Amino acid sequence: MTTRRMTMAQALIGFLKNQYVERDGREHRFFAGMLGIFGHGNVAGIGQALQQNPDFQYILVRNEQAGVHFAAGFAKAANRLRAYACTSSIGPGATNMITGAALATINRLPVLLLPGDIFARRNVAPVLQQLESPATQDTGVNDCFKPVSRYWDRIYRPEQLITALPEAMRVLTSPSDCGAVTLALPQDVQTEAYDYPEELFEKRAWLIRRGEPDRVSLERAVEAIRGAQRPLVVAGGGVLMSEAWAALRAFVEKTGIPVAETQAGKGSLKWDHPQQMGAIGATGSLAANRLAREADVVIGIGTRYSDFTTASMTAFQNPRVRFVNINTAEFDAYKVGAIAVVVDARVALERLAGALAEYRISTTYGAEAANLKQQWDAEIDRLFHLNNTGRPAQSEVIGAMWEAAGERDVLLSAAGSHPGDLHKLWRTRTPNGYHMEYGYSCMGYEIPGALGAKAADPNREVFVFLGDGTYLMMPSEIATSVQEGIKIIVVLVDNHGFGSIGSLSRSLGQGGFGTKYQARNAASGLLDGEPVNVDYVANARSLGAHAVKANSIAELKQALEEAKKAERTSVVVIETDASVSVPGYESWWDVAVSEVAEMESVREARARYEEARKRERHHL
Ligand SMILES: Cc1ncc(C[n+]2csc(CCOP(=O)(O)OP(=O)(O)O)c2C)c(N)n1
Ligand SMILES: [Mg+2]
Repeated sequence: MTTRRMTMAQALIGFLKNQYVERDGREHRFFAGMLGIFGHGNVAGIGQALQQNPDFQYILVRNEQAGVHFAAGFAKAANRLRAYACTSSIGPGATNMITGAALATINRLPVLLLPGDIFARRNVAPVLQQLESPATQDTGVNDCFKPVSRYWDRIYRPEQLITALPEAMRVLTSPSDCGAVTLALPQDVQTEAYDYPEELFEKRAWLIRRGEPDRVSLERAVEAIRGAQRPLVVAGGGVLMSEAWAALRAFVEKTGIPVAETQAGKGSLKWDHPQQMGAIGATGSLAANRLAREADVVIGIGTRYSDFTTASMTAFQNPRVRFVNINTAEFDAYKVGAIAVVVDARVALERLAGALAEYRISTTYGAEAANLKQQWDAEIDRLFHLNNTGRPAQSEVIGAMWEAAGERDVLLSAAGSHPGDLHKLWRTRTPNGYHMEYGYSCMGYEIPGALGAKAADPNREVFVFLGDGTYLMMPSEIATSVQEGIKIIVVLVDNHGFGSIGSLSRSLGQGGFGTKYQARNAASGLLDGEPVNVDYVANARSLGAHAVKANSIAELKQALEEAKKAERTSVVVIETDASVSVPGYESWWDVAVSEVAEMESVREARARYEEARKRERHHL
């Protein structure tokens, strides 16, 4: 056996550089490089190995959590065919990555996390930042990654890499089990040398399999759809990950079945396709929600059936409704008592289109869907051009952004009132043109996630839509955008606090308590004093962005045109009229209200809540 004497960290980088993925006969490198921050827990091991491997790019970020968001945004935009690794020191650097790990795992996105760990040799413990336990020497903060990782390991000996790395790759490239992979790397072991077998560094291409559906399951799915009077497709993120948009269009054009989209699946079908009914669920369109209510067969493709999609299990009210689920993950395929077709979306749609050649929805059902779509399009036009007096409404800001964005540009968002409004209103022109992180809906994802999305496809302009609250959580990565020359366009809505949670709070009878940026009021002792204003333009400029304030929709449009021409990141700040929000469309979201309370308004909200909950169904 030929071997190469290397440190564990050098061997790790040597391996990562040579991993490839293959799908549909196309092959390319899997890892684009490594993001992170050095500290005593990784500078000597991983840091030295990265320095020795300049062909494996290292990107310094400003916060480890942001590094993982960058990696997740990159993987999402690349439909999971490419990824980044993330390095951190031990202790706080490591635990900063936990939020990112949860986000990646919940969204089923591949990220390789390499937190530094305490000395395996232990004789100098406790080291700086070590969590000690009187019960065991075999626990530390990196154990916190276990529930948020799809694969977790700790490398106590350099040779353990040889068995851990193939497992890590299996999970990272799995269409069904994908998520965060954590390899905790004790700081001393990273620097230890071992005679690694040469084969470990040979090029290896991991096949992203498509597979064939089980014959019986497919037959049952076909039979169920054939008998359907009011079928509805629910397109989830799996359609995009599988790059199944053409197969979806062919299938629905052949059968006439209308399509509704989840947050992750938005953009599966072009917005102006006649069968595109728009968003489904709690943040859904009137068209999709009406069709869902009466649907008799729901074809869920690559969806997790989150509470936003099912409107907390109230979306599907037809007593005879049945589900056909197409999913690479058995876990998701079996949800809502469905006929489970455990396979890749594209393959399943091609097989279904073939088997349902004779099937077509009735003309009455088709006309009903077409009519609903027309009404919905008119509603979006109305909301885009409200001509609100005073400050513009958020829907007008979205309209202006949509008009500024080109055919292949990307809209990216994650938390606040923006995901709901965008799910309803954004008109997605091309697949992956709508990038919404709504598995974890993590404030702070937007800027680093957008850098990742832009890095995945630099030819697409990335428009970020975020609030003042989420901006304040992670503006720091604007500095990373300058460092890397990765340009994004940020539109920051300043509504002086948490508009979304404020209106949720009011709907619960709590009057928006604790959701506005106001100073402590000495008289009341509460946070209802003077407004706490932040100069977001100055803040963004200080980090290196081009930043302006837009005082009207006209100024916003002009600022967006300038931002498109600019070479560096731009931030456009706009204050909106918080009192004008996009309505809900015959849907609901279960947020439990206090059963007993002193305030009458809370008691009233509880009564409404108990009534609304009666519509929640079990789909067994
Ligand atoms: C990390 C994180 N903390 C808390 C929340 C809960 N949360 C959801 S939206 C929101 C407010 C967001 O405020 P802003 O970005 O200003 O958007 P707005 O609600 O004003 O539209 C909060 C606190 C979250 N999603 N993520
Ligand atoms: Mg806000």
